[in-house]
Amino acid sequence: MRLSEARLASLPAGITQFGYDRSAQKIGIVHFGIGAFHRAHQAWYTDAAMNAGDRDWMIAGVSLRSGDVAAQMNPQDGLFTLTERSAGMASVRLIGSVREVLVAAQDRARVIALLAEPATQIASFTITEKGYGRASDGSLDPALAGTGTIYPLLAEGLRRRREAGQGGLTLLSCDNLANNGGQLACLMEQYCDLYEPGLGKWIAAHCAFPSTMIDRIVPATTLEDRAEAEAALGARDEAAVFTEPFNQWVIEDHFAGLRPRWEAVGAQLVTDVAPFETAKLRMLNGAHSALAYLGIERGHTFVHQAIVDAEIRPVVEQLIRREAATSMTPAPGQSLERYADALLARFANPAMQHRLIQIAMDGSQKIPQRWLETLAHHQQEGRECPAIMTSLRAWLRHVRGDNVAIHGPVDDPLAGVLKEAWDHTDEGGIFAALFGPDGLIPSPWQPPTRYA
Ligand code: CS2
Repeated sequence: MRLSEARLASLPAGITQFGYDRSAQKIGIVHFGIGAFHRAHQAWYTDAAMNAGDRDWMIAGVSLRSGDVAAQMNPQDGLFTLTERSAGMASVRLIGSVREVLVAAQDRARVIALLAEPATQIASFTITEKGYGRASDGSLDPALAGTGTIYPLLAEGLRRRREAGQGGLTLLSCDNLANNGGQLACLMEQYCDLYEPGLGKWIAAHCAFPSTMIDRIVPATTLEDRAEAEAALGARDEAAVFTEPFNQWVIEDHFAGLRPRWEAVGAQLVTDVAPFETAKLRMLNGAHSALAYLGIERGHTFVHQAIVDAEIRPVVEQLIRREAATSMTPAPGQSLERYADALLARFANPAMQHRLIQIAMDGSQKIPQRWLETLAHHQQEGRECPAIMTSLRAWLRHVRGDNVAIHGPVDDPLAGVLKEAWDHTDEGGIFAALFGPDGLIPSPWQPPTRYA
């Protein structure tokens, strides 16, 4: 028996349910990339906002790549459960904020119609770093921005809004990129310059691209997790997500139109996201990537195992406290020391089965904002970052293929190029080949000649 509207009345009493009338709510948000992360983060906040009295913020999710999530969620009327796990405890909440899931390849017309609907105020994104179709210098790569990406859908939806004389949209990037809103604004403008001349000007005048910092650790859901959800619910929930109790969302308060009162349910609306975003990318994500590559080499599967390994923990602590935290100026009231303590505790949560290989994916898209900017900052001051260098070497071995026998092929859009770089050089030359002045990954950090 599947979770659905019809089953709500018979769910066990321990499951917290929303109190708003879903069927009376309009869709206000079109979200691209409706994976577990979105369901455990923005969908959770939006459900909480409607529960606190906000109206008309239902989400239409869009999958850009596969129909898997649509097959999980549509038969359940978009409903799913979110389980927060910490040692020995689990609390389950039913989330009602997702109305439907569309698959871009087959539901193109409906996606565009929804973007053009007057009730739609926000298009949001968790499409991962590589979903933005950036060339290695950060500009739009036209070869990566065609059918199957957000750009043609957004351009068509926004063009219709302009033609109908409607307001613009807020385009809300929730991905782990530095200045994610600013980057999306530039990329969208470049897309319009190429394919929709004139639209870019309208977008600049009518749309907004706030930057955001989003933080919640969401391991991929496993078969065992789904079985646990079924036992708790008495119904099958194919879209169940499992996460930590912690969550944080810092949003630049710059919207084109209406927005949910996310601040009433814990989000922070601020004028400048940068200090929060930088801390999160360099400290949390930087440490995560270090744990992934160092941990995989030492035979670990999960983050909570790697963080208690006596060989790895000092490197990660040094990376967080002495390299990342000292590379930035905190916002007033922001304690990087407390953040570091909290991170180490979160990583050690044994109830989170967070796979290192999930984090190791797409390293070429992640390390610039996680490690290279920190390295560049300290380089300018004449300082070294031994912990990041140890981690960077582990990543280089990973993309060389050293972990393939156990973990399968390297999962990275640049996997082929990186392998080829290794085929033409050795340990001595790989830093210059990747990060030098003509390197494959343009880097604010220049590898010292002793690495060349
Ligand atoms: C992780 C992130 O997979 C990864 O690369 O570092 O997904 C991380 O779990 C989230 O950013 C936490 O908010």
